[in-house]
Amino acid sequence: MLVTVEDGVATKIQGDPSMPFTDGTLCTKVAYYLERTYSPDRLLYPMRRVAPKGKGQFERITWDAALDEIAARLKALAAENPETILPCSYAGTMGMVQYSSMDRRFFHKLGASLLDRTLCSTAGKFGLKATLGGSVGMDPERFDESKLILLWGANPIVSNLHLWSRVQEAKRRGAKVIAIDPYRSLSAEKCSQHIALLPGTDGALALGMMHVLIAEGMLDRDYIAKHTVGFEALAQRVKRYTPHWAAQTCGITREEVVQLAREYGGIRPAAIRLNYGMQRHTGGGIAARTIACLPALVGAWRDAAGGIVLSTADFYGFDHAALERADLLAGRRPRVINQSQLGDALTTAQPPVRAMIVYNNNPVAVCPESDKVIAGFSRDDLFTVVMDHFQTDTADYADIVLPATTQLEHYDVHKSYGHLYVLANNPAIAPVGESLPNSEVFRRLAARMGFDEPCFRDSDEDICRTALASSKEAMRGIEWNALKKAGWQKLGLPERFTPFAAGGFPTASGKCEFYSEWLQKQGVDPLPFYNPPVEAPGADTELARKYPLAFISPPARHFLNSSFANLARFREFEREPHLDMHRSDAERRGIRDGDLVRIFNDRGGYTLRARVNGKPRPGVVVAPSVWWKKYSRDGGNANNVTSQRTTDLGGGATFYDCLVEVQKVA
Ligand SMILES: Nc1nc2c(c(=O)[nH]1)N[C@H]1C(S)=C(S)[C@@H](COP(=O)(O)OP(=O)(O)OC[C@H]3O[C@@H](n4cnc5c(=O)[nH]c(N)nc54)[C@H](O)[C@@H]3O)O[C@H]1N2
Ligand SMILES: Nc1nc2c(c(=O)[nH]1)N[C@H]1C(S)=C(S)[C@@H](COP(=O)(O)OP(=O)(O)OC[C@H]3O[C@@H](n4cnc5c(=O)[nH]c(N)nc54)[C@H](O)[C@@H]3O)O[C@H]1N2
Ligand SMILES: [Mo]
Repeated sequence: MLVTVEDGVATKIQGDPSMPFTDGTLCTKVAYYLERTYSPDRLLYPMRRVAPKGKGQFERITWDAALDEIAARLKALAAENPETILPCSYAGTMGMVQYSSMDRRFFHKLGASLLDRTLCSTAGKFGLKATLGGSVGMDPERFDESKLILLWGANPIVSNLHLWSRVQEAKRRGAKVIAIDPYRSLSAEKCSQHIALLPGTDGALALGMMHVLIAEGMLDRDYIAKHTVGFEALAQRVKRYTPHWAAQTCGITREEVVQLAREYGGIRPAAIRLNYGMQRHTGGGIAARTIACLPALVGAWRDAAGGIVLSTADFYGFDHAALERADLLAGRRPRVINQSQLGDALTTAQPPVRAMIVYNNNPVAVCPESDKVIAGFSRDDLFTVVMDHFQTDTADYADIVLPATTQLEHYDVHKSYGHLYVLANNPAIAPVGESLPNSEVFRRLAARMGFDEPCFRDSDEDICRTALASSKEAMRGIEWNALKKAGWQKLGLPERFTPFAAGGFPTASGKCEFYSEWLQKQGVDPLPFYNPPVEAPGADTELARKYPLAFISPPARHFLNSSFANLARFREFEREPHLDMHRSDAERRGIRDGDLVRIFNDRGGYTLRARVNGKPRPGVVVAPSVWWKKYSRDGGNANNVTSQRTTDLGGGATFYDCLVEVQKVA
């Protein structure tokens, strides 16, 4: 991203045309990042709450007053039990400096409760770890050469734009592109084929495909023999998962299962873009693991444009130990709080959480089961600090609000989960108002707490250097001074990267593990199996009878999770919170296009506008998200109905494993 600055003011933003992955294109949201940076709604100075929590009324205070008060509160709590303090941070920014450096050092030294950041990707991460050994896969830059592309629980036009240009190029060259998604997303609309399975049933589809591939011998026996573990056991296992069974489980036809398997077994190179949508279900971890077995069966890894990719994160090798300094815990083992169960943690944990520092995160909007999250944030005996660019739904519950810098105003260094470049983030302008980088806030707090380890005095550029000082081969030759000038640098990997053409998976066996000892040791079935959603539509359960519709709330095109959702331009793009419904589901409930409807279950509900169309498959309703509650009709959003249940692997959130009913509002 290149920013033009005139007289200290950023006047233009554009993609860096020299950057191979983006090719100079910015996504719909970041293209307007200057508007966000200079928005009249930016928080400009520290503030203290002057009205009851949730009202959002504050008065200006100085940084010194704010930091003195925070340090005094934390000191008092730490003297009693530091585990009553909780950091609460996530994906607002994910750079090494502003996401996970000075902050982590600070909380480790304090001995605060640890936060397990499970809101997005942990199910898939552990699923891939079981089969492939880590968050690794094919190079997303090669998709333009694929002949068969499966967009599996992925909507790249909306959430991964730069992959989409490569998918389009592949299509132009004659590739077949198949979307596997319960929803006719913008991407699914433009695919050659759309397989609209029931939410959470992806594992069943992959098992059915494996059944066909093995029964029909569409296998790369040489690849299997050399680079996989457990094929015989897998072949036995998948006998029971017939295409008929898979079709019934997924709510699709047997032909769809068989044809998909035959095409996957017959076309090379074959690429799978798995994305996180499909793993936000109770069985999401095992499903990701099961799908990740497919490429090895057919030898898709032999091609640079073949294989699967969910995340490329583990090709990087930042020095997280030096960044985060877990050694500052000095033998203490604080409790771990799962962010996907923040509502329960704030309302029931013992000892109670008494202070929370929120940054890069808008939990009142993005965490599941909002009513409980809000009950927690409303507690008068909870001291809450929120650092952000804007007065978010969460900031309304803060005792103290601190203004944070944006990417235009601070240093950082980034990895990616969807490409293979390291990126430098240089500040383009001075901080807006009195805002400070997260790192500087924790640096100043550390000084006030009397933390005297030298690491608390590292500058942001020191931290960037530390991040890069890694012994991992792919990171060699990536050095901060050169990186910050160039802006980006590719990892030290071959130009035509075919990571597993000759095996070499980062698993214990070095092979692709159809049979996983790692899972077995955790008491999990070591072979792929079907792990259904708990809130399955059409199931013979009381819950499914009471709440017959499956609800999913994937990213809206003009929001980035809850970021951008407060700005008029982006809200105008998205118009208003709406619920896409299939005609048959709407008719049965007397709902017409444009009606106001209430969506609800035992956890809560909210009101939005129905759009009756053919986008979701019957039995599924879809609300593009994540809206701020304060900008919605009755102060709710998708997370008023989602549950705190976690995934089979990784303790991840199950946002899309959610049954609801929908009613017309009189
Ligand atoms: N229902 C439903 N819920 C979801 C999802 C869904 O699909 N459906 N998606 C989930 C997923 S995948 C994710 S990753 C999470 C993300 O949820 P969050 O982690 O909360 O991410 P954002 O909403 O993007 O950003 C949170 C806040 O960080 C602030 N921020 C940005 N940069 C900085 C900075 O440098 N410093 C500080 N202090 N603040 C900053 C932004 O202004 C924003 O208010 O939401 C999850 N929640
Ligand atoms: N514009 C925009 N871009 C974003 C984001 C954003 O909020 N807005 N968020 C960013 C973040 S943090 C993340 S993690 C990624 C997420 O990127 P994706 O993983 O692509 O995001 P999702 O929209 O959650 O999932 C993609 C598709 O999965 C479908 N889906 C839901 N449940 C299932 C299922 O059970 N099976 C299958 N096969 N499909 C299912 C949804 O209908 C959706 O069309 O996007 C990133 N990019
Ligand atoms: Mo995410």
